[in-house]
Amino acid sequence: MNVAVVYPEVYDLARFKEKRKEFPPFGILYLSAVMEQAGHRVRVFKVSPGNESLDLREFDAVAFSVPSSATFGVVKRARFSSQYSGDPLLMIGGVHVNFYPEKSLEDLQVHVAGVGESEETILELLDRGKTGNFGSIRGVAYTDKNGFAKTEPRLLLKDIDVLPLPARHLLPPDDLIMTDRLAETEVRMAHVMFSRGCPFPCRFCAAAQTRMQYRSGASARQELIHLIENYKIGGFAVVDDNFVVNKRKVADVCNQIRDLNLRWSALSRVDTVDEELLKQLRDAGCIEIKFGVESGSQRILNAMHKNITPDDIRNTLHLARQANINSKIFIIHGYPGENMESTTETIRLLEGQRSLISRVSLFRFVPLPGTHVYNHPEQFNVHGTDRDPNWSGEWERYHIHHNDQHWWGSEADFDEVNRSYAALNEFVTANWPSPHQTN
Ligand code: B12
Ligand code: SF4
Repeated sequence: MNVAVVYPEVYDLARFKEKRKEFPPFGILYLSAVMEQAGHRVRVFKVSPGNESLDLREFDAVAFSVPSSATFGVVKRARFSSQYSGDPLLMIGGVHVNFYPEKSLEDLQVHVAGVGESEETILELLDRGKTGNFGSIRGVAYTDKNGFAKTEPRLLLKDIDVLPLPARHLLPPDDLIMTDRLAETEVRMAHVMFSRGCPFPCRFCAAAQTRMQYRSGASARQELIHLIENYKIGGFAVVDDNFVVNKRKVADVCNQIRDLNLRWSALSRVDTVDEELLKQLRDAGCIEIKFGVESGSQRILNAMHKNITPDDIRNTLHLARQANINSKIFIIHGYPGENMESTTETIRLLEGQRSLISRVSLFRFVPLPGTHVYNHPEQFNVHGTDRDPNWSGEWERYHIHHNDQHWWGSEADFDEVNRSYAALNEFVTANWPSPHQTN
Protein backbone atom coordinates (compact mmCIF):
# COMPACT_ATOMS: atom_id res chain seq x y z
CA MET A 1 0.00 0.00 0.00
CA ASN A 2 0.95 3.62 -0.45
CA VAL A 3 0.86 5.12 3.05
CA ALA A 4 1.14 8.77 4.13
CA VAL A 5 2.19 9.39 7.73
CA VAL A 6 1.34 12.85 9.03
CA TYR A 7 2.79 14.30 12.22
CA PRO A 8 2.91 17.77 13.79
CA GLU A 9 6.34 19.28 13.81
CA VAL A 10 6.36 21.75 16.64
CA TYR A 11 9.44 23.74 17.31
CA ASP A 12 10.41 24.50 20.86
CA LEU A 13 7.63 26.98 21.54
CA ALA A 14 9.93 29.19 23.57
CA ARG A 15 12.09 29.59 20.50
CA PHE A 16 9.45 29.27 17.82
CA LYS A 17 10.69 32.32 15.91
CA GLU A 18 14.22 30.93 15.73
CA LYS A 19 12.71 27.71 14.38
CA ARG A 20 14.85 25.79 16.82
CA LYS A 21 14.33 22.15 16.00
CA GLU A 22 13.30 19.64 18.61
CA PHE A 23 14.08 16.00 18.20
CA PRO A 24 12.51 13.49 15.82
CA PRO A 25 9.15 11.76 16.30
CA PHE A 26 10.12 8.23 17.26
CA GLY A 27 6.55 6.89 17.34
CA ILE A 28 5.98 7.47 13.65
CA LEU A 29 9.54 6.55 12.69
CA TYR A 30 9.07 3.11 14.26
CA LEU A 31 5.65 2.71 12.66
CA SER A 32 7.09 3.72 9.27
CA ALA A 33 9.96 1.27 9.67
CA VAL A 34 7.68 -1.72 10.29
CA MET A 35 5.41 -0.69 7.42
CA GLU A 36 8.38 -0.46 5.02
CA GLN A 37 9.68 -3.78 6.25
CA ALA A 38 6.31 -5.31 5.42
CA GLY A 39 6.57 -3.97 1.87
CA HIS A 40 4.44 -0.82 2.06
CA ARG A 41 5.61 2.47 0.49
CA VAL A 42 5.70 5.18 3.14
CA ARG A 43 6.06 8.95 3.01
CA VAL A 44 6.24 11.17 6.08
CA PHE A 45 4.64 14.63 6.07
CA LYS A 46 5.21 17.32 8.70
CA VAL A 47 2.50 19.80 9.51
CA SER A 48 2.85 22.92 11.64
CA PRO A 49 0.61 25.89 12.48
CA GLY A 50 -0.23 27.60 9.16
CA ASN A 51 1.15 24.70 7.07
CA GLU A 52 -1.49 22.04 7.44
CA SER A 53 -2.94 21.41 3.97
CA LEU A 54 -1.47 18.40 2.21
CA ASP A 55 -2.04 16.78 -1.15
CA LEU A 56 -2.67 13.18 -0.12
CA ARG A 57 -4.44 12.09 -3.30
CA GLU A 58 -1.93 9.39 -4.19
CA PHE A 59 -2.25 7.47 -0.92
CA ASP A 60 -4.34 4.39 -0.08
CA ALA A 61 -3.96 4.97 3.65
CA VAL A 62 -3.18 7.95 5.86
CA ALA A 63 -1.84 7.65 9.43
CA PHE A 64 -2.28 10.82 11.49
CA SER A 65 -0.21 10.94 14.67
CA VAL A 66 -1.28 13.12 17.60
CA PRO A 67 1.76 12.90 19.88
CA SER A 68 0.51 15.46 22.40
CA SER A 69 -2.71 17.23 23.34
CA ALA A 70 -1.10 20.57 22.42
CA THR A 71 -0.84 19.47 18.79
CA PHE A 72 -4.36 18.08 18.43
CA GLY A 73 -5.55 21.28 16.69
CA VAL A 74 -2.76 21.22 14.09
CA VAL A 75 -3.54 17.62 13.21
CA LYS A 76 -7.26 18.36 13.08
CA ARG A 77 -6.68 21.17 10.60
CA ALA A 78 -4.45 18.85 8.54
CA ARG A 79 -7.14 16.17 8.56
CA PHE A 80 -9.83 18.52 7.22
CA SER A 81 -7.83 20.79 4.92
CA SER A 82 -5.93 18.07 3.03
CA GLN A 83 -6.98 16.55 -0.26
CA TYR A 84 -7.73 12.84 -0.65
CA SER A 85 -8.88 10.74 -3.57
CA GLY A 86 -11.21 7.76 -3.36
CA ASP A 87 -11.75 6.44 0.13
CA PRO A 88 -8.34 6.00 1.75
CA LEU A 89 -8.08 4.22 5.09
CA LEU A 90 -7.81 7.05 7.66
CA MET A 91 -6.10 6.11 10.92
CA ILE A 92 -5.12 8.03 14.04
CA GLY A 93 -2.92 7.27 17.02
CA GLY A 94 -0.42 8.76 19.45
CA VAL A 95 -0.36 9.90 23.08
CA HIS A 96 -3.44 12.15 22.90
CA VAL A 97 -5.49 9.48 21.12
CA ASN A 98 -4.41 6.87 23.69
CA PHE A 99 -6.06 9.01 26.37
CA TYR A 100 -9.11 10.11 24.33
CA PRO A 101 -9.87 7.54 21.64
CA GLU A 102 -13.62 8.14 21.45
CA LYS A 103 -13.44 11.93 21.36
CA SER A 104 -10.57 11.85 18.87
CA LEU A 105 -12.48 9.57 16.49
CA GLU A 106 -15.47 11.85 16.69
CA ASP A 107 -13.48 15.07 16.22
CA LEU A 108 -11.25 13.80 13.42
CA GLN A 109 -13.83 11.70 11.57
CA VAL A 110 -11.50 8.87 10.65
CA HIS A 111 -12.06 5.14 10.27
CA VAL A 112 -10.02 3.84 13.16
CA ALA A 113 -7.69 4.68 16.06
CA GLY A 114 -4.68 2.65 17.21
CA VAL A 115 -4.51 2.69 21.02
CA GLY A 116 -1.13 2.15 22.71
CA GLU A 117 1.92 0.52 21.18
CA SER A 118 0.94 0.04 17.55
CA GLU A 119 3.75 -1.49 15.48
CA GLU A 120 1.78 -4.73 15.12
CA THR A 121 -1.61 -3.05 15.05
CA ILE A 122 -0.83 -0.80 12.09
CA LEU A 123 0.24 -3.75 9.93
CA GLU A 124 -3.00 -5.56 10.71
CA LEU A 125 -4.94 -2.40 9.95
CA LEU A 126 -3.29 -2.08 6.55
CA ASP A 127 -3.98 -5.76 5.82
CA ARG A 128 -7.56 -5.94 6.97
CA GLY A 129 -8.66 -2.41 7.60
CA LYS A 130 -10.15 -1.64 4.21
CA THR A 131 -12.79 -4.29 4.82
CA GLY A 132 -13.90 -2.27 7.85
CA ASN A 133 -13.53 -5.40 9.96
CA PHE A 134 -11.68 -3.79 12.86
CA GLY A 135 -13.34 -5.89 15.58
CA SER A 136 -10.79 -8.71 15.23
CA ILE A 137 -7.75 -6.44 15.67
CA ARG A 138 -6.45 -5.91 19.21
CA GLY A 139 -5.67 -2.37 20.39
CA VAL A 140 -8.03 -0.38 18.20
CA ALA A 141 -11.09 1.85 18.60
CA TYR A 142 -13.67 2.69 15.95
CA THR A 143 -17.29 3.59 15.51
CA ASP A 144 -19.83 1.47 13.69
CA LYS A 145 -23.61 1.36 13.50
CA ASN A 146 -23.73 0.45 17.19
CA GLY A 147 -21.57 3.39 18.20
CA PHE A 148 -18.12 3.53 19.77
CA ALA A 149 -16.22 0.24 20.08
CA LYS A 150 -12.85 -0.61 21.56
CA THR A 151 -11.17 -3.99 21.16
CA GLU A 152 -9.07 -5.84 23.76
CA PRO A 153 -5.84 -3.97 24.54
CA ARG A 154 -2.82 -5.19 22.63
CA LEU A 155 -0.17 -6.77 24.82
CA LEU A 156 3.13 -4.92 24.79
CA LEU A 157 5.85 -6.44 22.65
CA LYS A 158 7.84 -8.91 24.75
CA ASP A 159 11.07 -7.90 23.09
CA ILE A 160 11.49 -4.53 21.40
CA ASP A 161 14.78 -5.69 19.84
CA VAL A 162 12.61 -7.28 17.15
CA LEU A 163 11.70 -3.82 15.83
CA PRO A 164 13.64 -2.46 12.88
CA LEU A 165 15.63 0.75 13.41
CA PRO A 166 13.47 3.89 13.24
CA ALA A 167 13.05 4.99 9.61
CA ARG A 168 15.25 8.08 9.88
CA HIS A 169 15.84 8.06 6.11
CA LEU A 170 12.27 9.37 5.68
CA LEU A 171 13.21 12.69 7.31
CA PRO A 172 15.77 15.27 6.18
CA PRO A 173 19.14 14.96 8.02
CA ASP A 174 18.62 18.43 9.56
CA ASP A 175 15.74 16.97 11.59
CA LEU A 176 17.97 14.23 12.95
CA ILE A 177 21.49 15.45 13.36
CA MET A 178 22.30 18.44 15.55
CA THR A 179 25.43 20.09 16.82
CA ASP A 180 24.10 22.32 19.60
CA ARG A 181 22.32 19.82 21.84
CA LEU A 182 24.70 17.62 23.73
CA ALA A 183 25.53 19.05 27.14
CA GLU A 184 26.71 22.41 25.79
CA THR A 185 29.21 20.77 23.45
CA GLU A 186 29.25 21.04 19.66
CA VAL A 187 29.38 17.29 19.20
CA ARG A 188 27.55 16.07 16.09
CA MET A 189 24.79 13.99 17.61
CA ALA A 190 21.51 12.13 17.11
CA HIS A 191 18.70 11.12 19.45
CA VAL A 192 17.92 7.49 20.28
CA MET A 193 15.43 5.45 22.33
CA PHE A 194 16.76 2.48 24.26
CA SER A 195 13.70 1.81 26.44
CA ARG A 196 9.98 2.47 26.67
CA GLY A 197 7.79 3.10 29.69
CA CYS A 198 8.34 4.19 33.27
CA PRO A 199 7.07 2.42 36.41
CA PHE A 200 6.93 5.52 38.68
CA PRO A 201 3.71 7.31 39.68
CA CYS A 202 4.51 11.05 39.38
CA ARG A 203 1.23 12.86 39.34
CA PHE A 204 2.22 15.61 36.89
CA CYS A 205 3.55 13.21 34.26
CA ALA A 206 1.64 11.71 31.33
CA ALA A 207 3.99 8.80 30.70
CA ALA A 208 1.24 6.21 30.67
CA GLN A 209 3.05 2.92 30.08
CA THR A 210 4.10 1.56 33.45
CA ARG A 211 5.79 -1.64 32.24
CA MET A 212 9.33 -1.06 31.05
CA GLN A 213 10.71 -2.51 27.87
CA TYR A 214 14.48 -2.35 27.32
CA ARG A 215 16.48 -2.96 24.21
CA SER A 216 19.55 -5.13 24.66
CA GLY A 217 23.04 -3.69 24.60
CA ALA A 218 23.65 -5.48 21.30
CA SER A 219 20.65 -3.77 19.71
CA ALA A 220 21.70 -0.34 21.03
CA ARG A 221 25.19 -0.94 19.67
CA GLN A 222 23.83 -1.87 16.25
CA GLU A 223 21.88 1.40 16.01
CA LEU A 224 24.85 3.49 17.14
CA ILE A 225 27.12 1.87 14.57
CA HIS A 226 24.48 2.63 11.94
CA LEU A 227 24.43 6.27 13.09
CA ILE A 228 28.23 6.50 13.04
CA GLU A 229 28.49 5.00 9.57
CA ASN A 230 25.57 6.83 7.98
CA TYR A 231 25.43 10.12 9.86
CA LYS A 232 28.98 10.45 11.23
CA ILE A 233 27.83 11.09 14.79
CA GLY A 234 30.26 11.66 17.64
CA GLY A 235 27.58 11.52 20.31
CA PHE A 236 23.92 10.92 21.11
CA ALA A 237 21.15 11.67 23.59
CA VAL A 238 18.89 8.98 25.02
CA VAL A 239 15.42 10.55 25.05
CA ASP A 240 13.56 7.78 26.90
CA ASP A 241 11.20 8.87 29.65
CA ASN A 242 13.47 7.34 32.26
CA PHE A 243 16.31 5.22 30.88
CA VAL A 244 18.15 4.60 34.16
CA VAL A 245 15.76 2.30 36.06
CA ASN A 246 16.97 -1.28 35.69
CA LYS A 247 20.66 -1.41 36.61
CA ARG A 248 21.32 -4.71 34.84
CA LYS A 249 19.80 -3.51 31.56
CA VAL A 250 21.60 -0.18 31.71
CA ALA A 251 24.89 -1.93 32.45
CA ASP A 252 24.34 -4.21 29.43
CA VAL A 253 23.98 -1.14 27.17
CA CYS A 254 27.06 0.49 28.75
CA ASN A 255 29.17 -2.65 28.29
CA GLN A 256 28.20 -3.00 24.66
CA ILE A 257 28.84 0.58 23.59
CA ARG A 258 31.92 1.55 25.62
CA ASP A 259 34.44 0.97 22.83
CA LEU A 260 32.49 3.17 20.39
CA ASN A 261 33.92 6.22 22.18
CA LEU A 262 30.78 8.30 21.83
CA ARG A 263 29.74 11.04 24.23
CA TRP A 264 26.15 10.98 25.39
CA SER A 265 23.44 12.03 27.83
CA ALA A 266 20.30 10.49 29.33
CA LEU A 267 17.43 11.23 31.74
CA SER A 268 17.20 9.70 35.20
CA ARG A 269 15.58 10.00 38.58
CA VAL A 270 17.89 10.81 41.47
CA ASP A 271 17.02 7.62 43.35
CA THR A 272 17.85 5.03 40.69
CA VAL A 273 21.61 5.64 40.40
CA ASP A 274 24.46 4.71 42.73
CA GLU A 275 28.20 5.11 42.71
CA GLU A 276 28.87 1.94 40.73
CA LEU A 277 26.25 2.61 38.07
CA LEU A 278 27.42 6.20 37.61
CA LYS A 279 30.94 4.92 37.06
CA GLN A 280 29.67 2.45 34.45
CA LEU A 281 27.75 5.23 32.71
CA ARG A 282 30.79 7.51 32.67
CA ASP A 283 33.09 4.76 31.39
CA ALA A 284 30.66 4.21 28.53
CA GLY A 285 30.86 7.90 27.52
CA CYS A 286 27.95 9.47 29.44
CA ILE A 287 28.87 13.11 30.07
CA GLU A 288 25.55 14.49 31.30
CA ILE A 289 22.54 13.18 33.19
CA LYS A 290 19.29 15.13 33.26
CA PHE A 291 17.76 14.55 36.66
CA GLY A 292 14.07 15.02 37.43
CA VAL A 293 14.47 17.03 40.64
CA GLU A 294 11.21 19.02 40.33
CA SER A 295 11.26 20.77 43.72
CA GLY A 296 13.31 21.38 46.84
CA SER A 297 10.25 21.19 49.06
CA GLN A 298 9.49 17.83 50.68
CA ARG A 299 5.83 18.84 50.92
CA ILE A 300 5.60 19.43 47.16
CA LEU A 301 7.67 16.32 46.32
CA ASN A 302 5.24 14.28 48.44
CA ALA A 303 2.22 15.90 46.80
CA MET A 304 3.69 15.07 43.38
CA HIS A 305 4.21 11.42 44.46
CA LYS A 306 7.79 11.88 43.32
CA ASN A 307 8.94 9.61 46.17
CA ILE A 308 12.30 11.33 46.67
CA THR A 309 13.74 13.61 49.33
CA PRO A 310 15.95 16.71 49.14
CA ASP A 311 18.70 14.52 50.66
CA ASP A 312 18.40 12.05 47.76
CA ILE A 313 18.85 15.02 45.43
CA ARG A 314 21.91 16.33 47.26
CA ASN A 315 23.56 12.89 47.50
CA THR A 316 23.06 12.07 43.85
CA LEU A 317 24.35 15.43 42.59
CA HIS A 318 27.41 14.82 44.70
CA LEU A 319 27.92 11.26 43.38
CA ALA A 320 27.49 12.41 39.78
CA ARG A 321 30.18 15.04 40.28
CA GLN A 322 32.49 12.42 41.79
CA ALA A 323 31.88 10.24 38.74
CA ASN A 324 32.72 13.23 36.51
CA ILE A 325 29.25 13.41 34.99
CA ASN A 326 27.54 16.78 34.60
CA SER A 327 24.11 17.18 36.15
CA LYS A 328 21.37 19.07 34.42
CA ILE A 329 18.22 19.31 36.49
CA PHE A 330 14.56 19.77 35.69
CA ILE A 331 12.42 21.85 38.03
CA ILE A 332 8.64 22.18 37.86
CA HIS A 333 7.26 25.22 39.62
CA GLY A 334 3.61 25.79 40.46
CA TYR A 335 2.32 22.30 41.24
CA PRO A 336 -0.97 22.56 43.22
CA GLY A 337 -0.04 23.73 46.70
CA GLU A 338 3.10 25.62 45.63
CA ASN A 339 3.60 28.85 47.53
CA MET A 340 6.35 31.25 48.53
CA GLU A 341 7.55 28.97 51.30
CA SER A 342 8.00 25.89 49.08
CA THR A 343 9.62 28.05 46.39
CA THR A 344 12.10 29.40 48.94
CA GLU A 345 12.95 25.79 49.83
CA THR A 346 13.67 25.08 46.17
CA ILE A 347 15.87 28.18 45.89
CA ARG A 348 17.77 27.12 49.04
CA LEU A 349 18.35 23.63 47.68
CA LEU A 350 19.66 25.00 44.38
CA GLU A 351 21.80 27.53 46.19
CA GLY A 352 23.41 24.82 48.31
CA GLN A 353 24.16 22.61 45.29
CA ARG A 354 25.06 25.39 42.87
CA SER A 355 28.53 24.14 42.01
CA LEU A 356 27.21 20.62 41.34
CA ILE A 357 24.56 21.66 38.82
CA SER A 358 25.65 22.47 35.28
CA ARG A 359 22.30 23.46 33.78
CA VAL A 360 18.75 24.05 34.96
CA SER A 361 15.50 23.67 33.00
CA LEU A 362 12.75 25.50 34.81
CA PHE A 363 9.17 24.77 33.76
CA ARG A 364 5.90 26.10 35.04
CA PHE A 365 3.47 23.37 36.04
CA VAL A 366 0.77 22.51 33.49
CA PRO A 367 -1.90 19.88 34.23
CA LEU A 368 -1.23 17.80 31.12
CA PRO A 369 -4.16 15.73 29.89
CA GLY A 370 -3.77 12.12 30.96
CA THR A 371 -2.00 12.94 34.22
CA HIS A 372 -3.34 12.17 37.68
CA VAL A 373 -3.78 15.88 38.38
CA TYR A 374 -5.72 16.50 35.17
CA ASN A 375 -7.93 13.49 35.83
CA HIS A 376 -8.80 14.65 39.38
CA PRO A 377 -9.71 18.31 38.92
CA GLU A 378 -11.86 18.38 42.06
CA GLN A 379 -9.02 17.06 44.25
CA PHE A 380 -6.58 19.72 43.02
CA ASN A 381 -9.07 22.51 42.34
CA VAL A 382 -7.96 22.54 38.71
CA HIS A 383 -10.16 24.53 36.32
CA GLY A 384 -10.87 24.39 32.63
CA THR A 385 -10.42 20.69 31.88
CA ASP A 386 -12.55 18.90 29.30
CA ARG A 387 -14.85 17.78 32.16
CA ASP A 388 -15.76 21.38 32.88
CA PRO A 389 -19.19 22.33 31.47
CA ASN A 390 -17.54 25.48 30.06
CA TRP A 391 -14.66 23.52 28.46
CA SER A 392 -13.22 25.61 25.64
CA GLY A 393 -12.07 22.71 23.47
CA GLU A 394 -8.62 24.26 23.25
CA TRP A 395 -6.19 21.37 23.66
CA GLU A 396 -3.50 23.81 22.45
CA ARG A 397 -3.42 25.27 25.97
CA TYR A 398 -1.48 22.25 27.22
CA HIS A 399 2.03 23.14 26.11
CA ILE A 400 4.79 23.50 28.65
CA HIS A 401 6.94 26.39 27.47
CA HIS A 402 6.55 29.55 29.56
CA ASN A 403 2.94 28.65 30.11
CA ASP A 404 1.63 31.12 32.69
CA GLN A 405 -2.07 30.27 32.67
CA HIS A 406 -4.12 30.13 35.84
CA TRP A 407 -4.65 26.38 36.24
CA TRP A 408 -5.66 25.81 39.86
CA GLY A 409 -6.80 27.49 43.06
CA SER A 410 -8.01 30.98 43.77
CA GLU A 411 -6.81 34.32 42.41
CA ALA A 412 -4.79 34.73 45.59
CA ASP A 413 -3.11 31.31 45.06
CA PHE A 414 -2.33 32.27 41.47
CA ASP A 415 -0.90 35.58 42.55
CA GLU A 416 1.40 33.83 45.02
CA VAL A 417 2.47 31.30 42.38
CA ASN A 418 3.32 34.12 39.98
CA ARG A 419 5.30 36.08 42.55
CA SER A 420 7.21 33.04 43.74
CA TYR A 421 7.88 31.91 40.16
CA ALA A 422 9.36 35.34 39.41
CA ALA A 423 11.73 34.96 42.37
CA LEU A 424 12.78 31.44 41.34
CA ASN A 425 13.21 32.41 37.71
CA GLU A 426 15.36 35.36 38.67
CA PHE A 427 17.53 33.14 40.83
CA VAL A 428 17.92 30.47 38.13
CA THR A 429 18.65 32.99 35.37
CA ALA A 430 21.26 34.74 37.49
CA ASN A 431 23.05 31.52 38.33
CA TRP A 432 22.66 29.51 35.14
CA PRO A 433 22.46 32.17 32.44
CA SER A 434 22.04 29.91 29.37
CA PRO A 435 18.41 29.65 28.16
CA HIS A 436 16.23 27.05 29.85
CA GLN A 437 16.23 24.26 27.31
CA THR A 438 14.12 21.15 27.16
CA ASN A 439 16.85 18.82 26.02
C1 B12 B 1 10.30 12.35 22.72
C2 B12 B 1 9.18 13.24 23.20
C3 B12 B 1 9.07 14.52 22.65
C4 B12 B 1 9.97 14.98 21.52
C5 B12 B 1 9.47 14.37 20.20
C6 B12 B 1 7.97 14.44 20.07
C7 B12 B 1 7.39 13.64 18.96
N1 B12 B 1 6.94 14.28 17.94
O1 B12 B 1 7.34 12.40 19.04
C8 B12 B 1 9.82 16.53 21.62
C9 B12 B 1 10.92 17.09 22.48
C10 B12 B 1 9.80 17.25 20.28
C11 B12 B 1 8.50 16.63 22.36
C12 B12 B 1 7.75 17.76 22.33
C13 B12 B 1 6.56 17.89 22.99
N2 B12 B 1 6.07 17.04 23.92
CO1 B12 B 1 6.79 15.32 24.25
N3 B12 B 1 7.37 13.58 24.68
C14 B12 B 1 8.29 12.81 24.20
C15 B12 B 1 8.31 11.47 24.96
C16 B12 B 1 9.36 11.55 26.06
C17 B12 B 1 8.51 10.21 24.16
C18 B12 B 1 7.64 10.10 22.89
C19 B12 B 1 8.04 8.89 22.14
O2 B12 B 1 8.78 8.97 21.18
N4 B12 B 1 7.59 7.71 22.58
C20 B12 B 1 7.94 6.43 22.00
C21 B12 B 1 7.04 6.09 20.86
C22 B12 B 1 7.43 4.72 20.31
O3 B12 B 1 5.72 6.03 21.35
P1 B12 B 1 4.55 7.00 20.82
O4 B12 B 1 5.08 8.28 20.33
O5 B12 B 1 3.47 7.01 21.82
O6 B12 B 1 4.03 6.19 19.53
C23 B12 B 1 3.43 4.90 19.61
C24 B12 B 1 1.90 4.92 19.81
O7 B12 B 1 1.40 6.08 20.46
C25 B12 B 1 1.33 4.71 18.46
N5 B12 B 1 1.09 5.79 17.52
C26 B12 B 1 1.65 7.01 17.42
N6 B12 B 1 1.17 7.66 16.34
C27 B12 B 1 0.29 6.85 15.73
C28 B12 B 1 -0.49 7.01 14.58
C29 B12 B 1 -1.32 5.96 14.18
C30 B12 B 1 -2.15 6.11 12.97
C31 B12 B 1 -1.39 4.75 14.94
C32 B12 B 1 -2.28 3.64 14.52
C33 B12 B 1 -0.62 4.61 16.09
C34 B12 B 1 0.21 5.65 16.48
O8 B12 B 1 2.31 3.86 17.86
C35 B12 B 1 3.61 4.28 18.25
C36 B12 B 1 4.55 3.10 18.24
O9 B12 B 1 4.15 2.12 19.15
C37 B12 B 1 6.86 11.48 25.54
C38 B12 B 1 6.64 10.65 26.76
C39 B12 B 1 5.86 9.41 26.44
N7 B12 B 1 6.00 8.43 27.26
O10 B12 B 1 5.13 9.30 25.46
C40 B12 B 1 6.63 12.98 25.76
C41 B12 B 1 5.19 13.49 25.72
C42 B12 B 1 4.44 12.83 24.60
N8 B12 B 1 5.35 14.90 25.38
C43 B12 B 1 4.50 15.69 25.95
C44 B12 B 1 4.37 17.07 25.69
C45 B12 B 1 3.43 17.86 26.58
C46 B12 B 1 5.08 17.67 24.64
C47 B12 B 1 4.95 19.12 24.15
C48 B12 B 1 3.50 19.60 24.03
C49 B12 B 1 5.79 20.03 25.05
C50 B12 B 1 5.69 21.50 24.64
N9 B12 B 1 6.51 21.92 23.73
O11 B12 B 1 4.87 22.20 25.16
C51 B12 B 1 5.66 19.05 22.78
C52 B12 B 1 4.68 18.76 21.64
C53 B12 B 1 5.40 18.25 20.41
C54 B12 B 1 4.52 17.49 19.45
N10 B12 B 1 4.89 17.51 18.18
O12 B12 B 1 3.52 16.88 19.82
C55 B12 B 1 3.60 14.92 26.91
C56 B12 B 1 2.21 14.76 26.29
C57 B12 B 1 1.10 14.80 27.31
C58 B12 B 1 -0.14 15.30 26.67
N11 B12 B 1 -1.28 14.72 27.06
O13 B12 B 1 -0.12 16.20 25.88
C59 B12 B 1 4.41 13.57 27.08
C60 B12 B 1 3.52 12.32 27.32
C61 B12 B 1 5.40 13.81 28.25
C62 B12 B 1 4.94 13.43 29.62
N12 B12 B 1 5.59 12.43 30.20
O14 B12 B 1 4.03 13.99 30.18
N13 B12 B 1 8.20 15.49 23.03
S1 SF4 C 1 8.40 12.16 35.78
FE1 SF4 C 1 9.95 10.66 35.20
S2 SF4 C 1 9.95 9.19 36.89
FE2 SF4 C 1 8.07 10.33 37.07
S3 SF4 C 1 6.54 9.11 35.95
FE3 SF4 C 1 7.36 10.62 34.50
S4 SF4 C 1 9.02 9.60 33.44
FE4 SF4 C 1 8.58 8.41 35.29
